[in-house]
This record gives sequence, structure tokens and C-alpha cells, in this order.
Amino acid sequence: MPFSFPWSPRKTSDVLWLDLGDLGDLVNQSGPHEQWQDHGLGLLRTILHRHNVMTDLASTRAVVSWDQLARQMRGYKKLLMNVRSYTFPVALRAARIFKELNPDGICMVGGMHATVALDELEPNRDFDRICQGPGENTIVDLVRDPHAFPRVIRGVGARSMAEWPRIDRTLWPQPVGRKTRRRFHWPLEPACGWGPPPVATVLTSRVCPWQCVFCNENSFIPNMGRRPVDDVIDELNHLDDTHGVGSVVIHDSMFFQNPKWLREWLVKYPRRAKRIWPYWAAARSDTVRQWPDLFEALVRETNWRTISIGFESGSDRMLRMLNKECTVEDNDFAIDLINRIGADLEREGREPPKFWANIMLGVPGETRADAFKTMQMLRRMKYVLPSIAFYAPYPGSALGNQLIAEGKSLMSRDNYHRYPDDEKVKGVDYAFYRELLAGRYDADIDADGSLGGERASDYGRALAKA
Ligand code: B12
Ligand code: SF4
Repeated sequence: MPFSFPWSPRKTSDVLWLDLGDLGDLVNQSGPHEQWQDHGLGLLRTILHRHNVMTDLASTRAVVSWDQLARQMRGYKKLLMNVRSYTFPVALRAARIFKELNPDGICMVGGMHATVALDELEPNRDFDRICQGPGENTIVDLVRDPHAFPRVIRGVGARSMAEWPRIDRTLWPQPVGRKTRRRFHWPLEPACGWGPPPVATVLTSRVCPWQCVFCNENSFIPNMGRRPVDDVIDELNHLDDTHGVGSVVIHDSMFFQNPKWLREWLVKYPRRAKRIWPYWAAARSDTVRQWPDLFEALVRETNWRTISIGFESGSDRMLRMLNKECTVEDNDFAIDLINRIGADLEREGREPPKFWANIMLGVPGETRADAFKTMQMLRRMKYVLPSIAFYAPYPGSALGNQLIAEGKSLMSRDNYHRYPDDEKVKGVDYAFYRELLAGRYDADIDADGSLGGERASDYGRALAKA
């Protein structure tokens, strides 16, 4: 008799893709960032299904207990997971359960953590195949015949995103429960304050070429061609026809790169898109300063409503230490420009663009004076959604690798990414930072009086998971 439970989806294949995240994130009203869909999963399942390798789907985010997940895992021969560092603890536990229920089953993993922290995956015998790097041109053969591959595999990717099929978004996990479903707009995504729902998340580029020491993804993601502008617009128009798009989130690590592509976007998005949906996308302060006219035109004409900038610090010393290749002057330039565009648009009766201001506190070596400068910089932003994080030493990044090697990281396989105010590095005075965010040092931050003695908001609530 085929295996099925009234509370779990019907089993239609021997292959199960397990979407990863904290238990319950798609059941409860979790923060929107926990509810974003996984483009790696979406892309690879789309490729598999196009090749008639069908997969079922379960999600750790769509259950509230491990028992509930176990019921959905029994009877499968193959398990697939996209493992990032922050989902590694969940992947470990899920693989164990899968193996207990299906001792002959094969567990295959890929994703960022497999790429940057093989030493953490390899000793665990529950992982039968570990794919490092991209998976587009490996996944079909691997799932069809895992025994033809060694345990650790170098995946093969596409040369350009132009080769990627359009993701079939109905292959993404569904939210659970009437209330969450109503809010979610599946297979599009929920709103998070950046623009109206339904939200369409898209990727137009894959790798950021800079080398900030807390990130430097170009050291572990192979470079690939950007997605053609027309493709991106066609997909948005199609999503609007099928589901109705309210706003867009461009999930690229760095949207504001490659002026040639951006100029084409500037010309075509307002003309070819069915609506000029407001969108969220990322820039750097130095490139804003390098191409201010292009930047301003994009903000004004393409409805770039939420501008994510990794300001990180208001101290040149820290920016140099982070190899950010941006200076305080660059940061100030971007702040003044966006404040000015915002004021202009407001005068015209239009909605001003907002900063999504990424700020990093608690980097080893940061002094109190550095942190005060950072908070002062943040308070100069007029239209701002602060995204403040305590620095987290992720494997794969230069600084992360160094702190892990020195035994200073407090992020472990059991606790990669739990709560926003988790302590991440030994020797950092987190009590000071909590008080700083709560406003205890407002007088020091405004020591030169340039902020007019105004009280700041309680930034503790702006602390993001990192
Ligand atoms: C979009 C994005 C997000 C989104 C959505 C995340 C989501 N649900 O998918 C948001 C904004 C929420 C987010 C948040 C965070 N993110 Co993020 N994010 C990204 C980003 C920019 C794109 C991810 C993506 O879709 N890539 C495209 C897909 C196609 O790639 P992929 O998933 O890696 O899959 C490919 C391969 O890995 C492989 N593969 C994957 N699975 C499998 C499985 C098998 C079996 C095989 C064979 C192959 C395979 O094949 C796929 C196709 O090539 C990446 C950077 C990047 N350029 O990838 C960072 C990144 C993944 N994020 C990162 C981090 C650290 C975070 C945060 C912790 C905060 C922060 N500091 O930025 C938070 C935590 C989120 C949480 N929920 O707790 C790091 C992860 C580092 C690590 N060591 O794991 C990255 C790499 C950024 C960086 N350079 O540091 N993120
Ligand atoms: S922090 Fe931003 S600019 Fe720096 S490497 Fe990462 S994505 Fe690029």
C-alpha cells in the first residue's frame, strides 16, 4: 500500500527534496526573511522535473516538530538538500532522521555550506554525496545515478544565467494554515514592508565581484553571465499575468554593478514591464558616487524604492579593516544624495526612496569611538529602515575563516544562526553594543551636536539575524 498520511502530501516519487529553515517558519507569522523562498531549490527542482526526474517536497519550515517531519520522510530512497551555513544544524538533524527511517536511502547535499565548509560535512556519514559549487549541470545525472559519483563532487554550473530555465514557483513549499496562507500569496511571497504584496523575488546576477572580508563571495561562487534584462522583465510580466505582482525584490548580492546592464534596465523596465513595480535592490556607496546620474535616474524612473546599501561602518579604520573599498566620504555622498532625492520626490507628492541600511557592529577590533561614528552615520539617514547586525564569522569569508581558525568564533554546527543578538565572536563586549542600541550612549554619539540633541529610536528592535 503506498505510504501516505492525512496531514502530509501524497508520495509520488522516491526522491524527496527537503527545504530547510527553522521549524515552523512557514506555519507561524515569522519574519518575512525567514519566509523567502529558496531559489537554489526552485531552480534545481525545475531542472529535474524538466528532465522527468520527479521529486516530492517537504520543508522543515512547514512543520512544527521533528516527529511531524519524520512522518513525511519515511519510504523515500533519495533525499536532497540545499545546505547554507545557517541551515546546517537543521540539515544534520534531518539527515539523521532520514537515515534512521530509510537505512538504505541516499542523502545528497549541495549548497553554500557544502562549498565552504566541507570539513564539517565530510565526517558525517549521513551525507552520502556532497556536491560543492553550482549544481545546474550535475543534478540530473547525480539524482538518476548517485552511485556513478564519488562521495565529494565538484558541481558544474551554467556559464550564464541566460541558460537557466524560468523557475516553476509552484515547486516551492507552501505555507501552512489559513492565516499564513492568506498573507503569503503563494507561489509569490509575502510583503515585508518594502512594497505591496504579492512579492516576486528574482535574481538578475549571481556574484558580487568585491572582496569584503566578511563576505567575499567571489572567492567561492564561480563567475557567471548576468541574466538578460528582457528575460527578467518577461518573467515579471508572466508572474503578473498568472498571480498578480505587487512589488519586486531583486535578491542579487549586488544589483548596482555593470553600468551597461543597468542602462538597459533603465530604458526597458519602465517601457516593457506591465507596471513599474517598486523594488528592493542592493548598491554600494562607492559605486553610487562613481555613477550618481545613473543611480538617480534608476531611483526616479524605475521605482527603485528600497535601496539596500552595505554601509557597515561610519569609521574609515573599520571600513579599511573590512576591505570594504568604500570610505566614510563615499557613505556620506550616498546618504546626502538619497536624502536629497527623497526630499525632492516628497515635494512632488511621490513616495521617497528608503535606505535599507546594513550596519555591522561588533567586528573584532572595533572601538567604542568607531561604533559611535557608525550610529551617527545611521542617524543622518532621513528615510531609513535600519538593518543592524552583530558581525557573524561565516565560513567561506576571509575574516570568518581566520576567526574560526583562531578559535574565536562562537558560531558552531549546533548554533550557526539562531537569534539576532546572539554572541558570535569571543572577546567582543556585546553588553556595550546592546546598551548602545538601546540609546544609553546617545550623548556620546551626538558629542559634536550635529544631530541636534534629538533622541534616537530604540535600535535594539532593528537588530537583524546575521
Ligand atoms: C537571496 C539571499 C538571501 C535571501 C533569501 C534566502 C533564501 N531563502 O534563499 C535573504 C535576504 C533572506 C538572505 C538572508 C541571509 N543570508 Co543570504 N543570500 C542570498 C543570496 C544573495 C542569493 C541566494 C541564491 O538564491 N542564490 C542562487 C541559487 C541558485 O544558488 P544556491 O542556492 O547556492 O544553489 C546553487 C548551488 O549551491 C547548488 N546547490 C544547492 N543545493 C544543492 C543540492 C544538491 C543536491 C546539489 C547537487 C547542488 C545544490 O546548485 C545551485 C545552482 O547552482 C546569497 C549569495 C549568492 N550569490 O548565492 C546569500 C547567502 C546565501 N546568504 C548568506 C547569509 C550569511 C545570509 C544571512 C545569515 C545574513 C547575511 N549576513 O546576509 C541571512 C540569513 C537568512 C535566514 N533565513 O536565516 C551567505 C551564506 C554564507 C554561508 N556560508 O552559507 C550568502 C552566500 C551571502 C554571502 N556571500 O555571505 N539571503
Ligand atoms: S558585502 Fe556586499 S559588496 Fe561586499 S562582497 Fe559581499 S555582496 Fe559584495
